[in-house]
Amino acid sequence: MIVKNLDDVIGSEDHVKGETWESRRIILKDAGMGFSVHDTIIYEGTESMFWYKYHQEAVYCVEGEGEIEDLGTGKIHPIKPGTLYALVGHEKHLLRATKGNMRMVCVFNPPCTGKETHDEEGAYALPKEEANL
Ligand code: 9YT
Repeated sequence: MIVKNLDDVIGSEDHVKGETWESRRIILKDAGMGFSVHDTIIYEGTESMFWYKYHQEAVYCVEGEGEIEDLGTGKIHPIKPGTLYALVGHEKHLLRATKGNMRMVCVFNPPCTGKETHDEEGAYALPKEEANL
């Protein structure tokens, strides 16, 4: 069993910061669960482009408000606490936090290793061993 608290992650190497967001990665691939769990903050007044070409991600908003724009369809969906979006189809998207910081709990399949960085397309590379499958 793994029991962790956000306090264990804050300030550790699993607490990573981008320009418009920060992510506290609570469970990563090395836990052997088959998914990763992240507690992410999207800063108020910012727009972020993400495109997880090789991962599926479910995101559950617990604080703040904003919207997600599906760049494939142009559709904009409002986000408030209790909203979940699931990127079943690896949708390229823009995330905007409009009222307060948006705090999002995210689950990734396959799990993030913790070594990924967003490339110029907002994508995370697939871990090597998965890419060889
Ligand atoms: C909201 C969202 O998509 N967060 C993704 C997780 C974060 N970018 C990370 O852990 O790298």
